[in-house]
Amino acid sequence: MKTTKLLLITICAIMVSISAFADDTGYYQVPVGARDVLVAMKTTVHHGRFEGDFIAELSLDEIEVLRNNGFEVKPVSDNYLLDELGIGHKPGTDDWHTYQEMRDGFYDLAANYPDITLLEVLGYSVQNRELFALKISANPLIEEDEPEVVFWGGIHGNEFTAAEVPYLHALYLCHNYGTNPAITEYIDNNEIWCIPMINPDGHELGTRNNANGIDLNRDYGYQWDGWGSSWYPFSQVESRVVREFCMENNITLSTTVHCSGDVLFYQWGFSPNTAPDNNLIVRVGERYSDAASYALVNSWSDYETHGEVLDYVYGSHGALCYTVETNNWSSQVQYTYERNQAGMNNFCELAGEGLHGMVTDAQSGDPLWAAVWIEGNPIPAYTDPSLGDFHRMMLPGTYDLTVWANGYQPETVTGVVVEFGVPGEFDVELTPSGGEYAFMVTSVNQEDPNNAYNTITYPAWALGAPDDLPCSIGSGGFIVLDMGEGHEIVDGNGNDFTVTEWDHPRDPGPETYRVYSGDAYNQNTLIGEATGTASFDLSTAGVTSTRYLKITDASGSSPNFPLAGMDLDAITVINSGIAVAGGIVAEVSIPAEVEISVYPNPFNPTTVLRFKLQDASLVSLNVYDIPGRLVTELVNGWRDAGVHEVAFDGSNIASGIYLYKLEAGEFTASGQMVLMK
Ligand SMILES: [Ca+2]
Ligand SMILES: [Ca+2]
Ligand SMILES: [Ca+2]
Ligand SMILES: [Ca+2]
Ligand SMILES: [Zn+2]
Repeated sequence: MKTTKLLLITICAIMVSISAFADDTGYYQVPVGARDVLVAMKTTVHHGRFEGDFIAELSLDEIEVLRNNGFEVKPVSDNYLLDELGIGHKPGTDDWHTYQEMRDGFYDLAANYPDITLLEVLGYSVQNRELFALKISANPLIEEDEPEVVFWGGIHGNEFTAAEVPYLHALYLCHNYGTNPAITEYIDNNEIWCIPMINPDGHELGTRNNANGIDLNRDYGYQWDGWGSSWYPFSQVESRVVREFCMENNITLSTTVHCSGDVLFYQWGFSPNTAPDNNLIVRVGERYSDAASYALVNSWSDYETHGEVLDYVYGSHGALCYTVETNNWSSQVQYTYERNQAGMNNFCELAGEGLHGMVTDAQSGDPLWAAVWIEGNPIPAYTDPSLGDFHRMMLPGTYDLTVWANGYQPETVTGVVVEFGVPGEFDVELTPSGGEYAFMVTSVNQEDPNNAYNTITYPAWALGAPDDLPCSIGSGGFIVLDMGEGHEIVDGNGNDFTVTEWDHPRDPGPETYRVYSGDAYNQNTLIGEATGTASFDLSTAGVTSTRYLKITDASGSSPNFPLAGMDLDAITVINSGIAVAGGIVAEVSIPAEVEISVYPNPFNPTTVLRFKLQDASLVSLNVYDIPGRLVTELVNGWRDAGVHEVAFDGSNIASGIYLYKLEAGEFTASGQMVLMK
């Protein structure tokens, strides 16, 4: 026995030293007075304190800088690393689940609860592990007019309990459906997403960062600033998957779980300025933090960070998002989960409070991906692109809204009343043939957002038509704007778009900037450079179309003007994907997504897949097993518009989950069916 124990201690000690000093960095206690020095170095500091000090990850160079500035730096004790940060622990040897166990657990849930779950693999990690998600909702295969509540975990791989909380909550929700009336209601009325492991490689490697050594919670686009070794906004495949999830699903309320501490953090992380929705954010946050007995703390006041998912979800999508910090003790996994359970339930109960609307095309009735601006709020929120439904939490009050989809005339709705328990309802039909402008902020780095004048300009002020309200991107900053799906700028006759730069009386005059084209993640093609308002021609760079534009400040001016750097008022599209040369809007039909359903499901041994096409299309419908092997090809060829049915016979295959995937023209739909013999 004695030998075994000694051996274990030795192994732990070796693991600690390897983890702590990989890449020349280790964990140190640093006085909180060193904050400005740490921020200037973009140092990673863990949320929470130890003996009143910061816990910082420091390289030898950073230690030297701190000591030269007169700050005491001392290594953190091994016990702290083991107990608080989980350094040296491995899941699977204790109460934490491994990646494989958690993944298989979700596949089992999907098989056992097909009426309320949909398993989706959102993408793959650097080392090709699945980024699996479970949608928990009645009628899970179809998009319904319901708020979407998201529980993310495991963005930092070695924060093991952070993955357990959303995982265990998925089990809890499924097990209590139909028996616990409150849980049944949450599942019937919301689309709840549990996504426990956004960084499965880090989880398996026991590292905070992903397999490329990047801190994924510094890789998001909103006020990204190169923290955590991030190469550029959304440089990692795992953060791209999260962004694409946010683009496809209109999140209403979300949490991202971390370790360690007993804290709920709220916006902003990058700036000391108060978030526009601060009252709402605090009131909603209290319903979680009170239930969990956690402190509710402003993230920046704890420590400054740039590129967190917290700021991205709120800043780019206008949706609520909180960072939960739980302890990271293997022996307390169940206790820690249960401590968070009531807060998560409260969020499911609250998500329907606020504004609820539907935005459609006045002529075709098709759902629209629209921006909704609440009067006085500088950050728009968006409808769900597949259904046009809108859910935005708001405190009781009376609101005026401006609803706008790219290429449509904006509509104003006044006097929408929100009460506790009674959403403020609005339905808007938008008329086509409006102008096209920038539609969403993908990434932004407003250098010196808190310059000496503390002039706050919001990135979203660069969206929509010119209105004399600019986003000043600061001296050396940049912004990446999305024109929206189907609204790419195309190379037509002459100039293709105009950049409106706004000038402030105390600016140094019109400022210089560069414009680049590309996709959401790389914008490397220089279209041109200009000073002040100017129009650009894509053909000068040999570009035929672009959905994204990046504007970088090239003024070379001082950061200390009230509106430092280039002041971007708007981007006006001249030639777009839906316009023809000469500016006449072409007749376009945007087909709705395909729909598919399976009945019966589960089945034995036959079932029927039923799908609906808006237009005649080239269709393929295949069935796969869980490892992704093709089981059978059900359809492969042209099909007319309308409803089609095809039978599937499972007589010759084993019981289990099978996936079907329908591709019709540019649209795809997929789901799962369960054969139970
Ligand atoms: Ca549903
Ligand atoms: Ca052109
Ligand atoms: Ca300026
Ligand atoms: Ca503007
Ligand atoms: Zn974390």
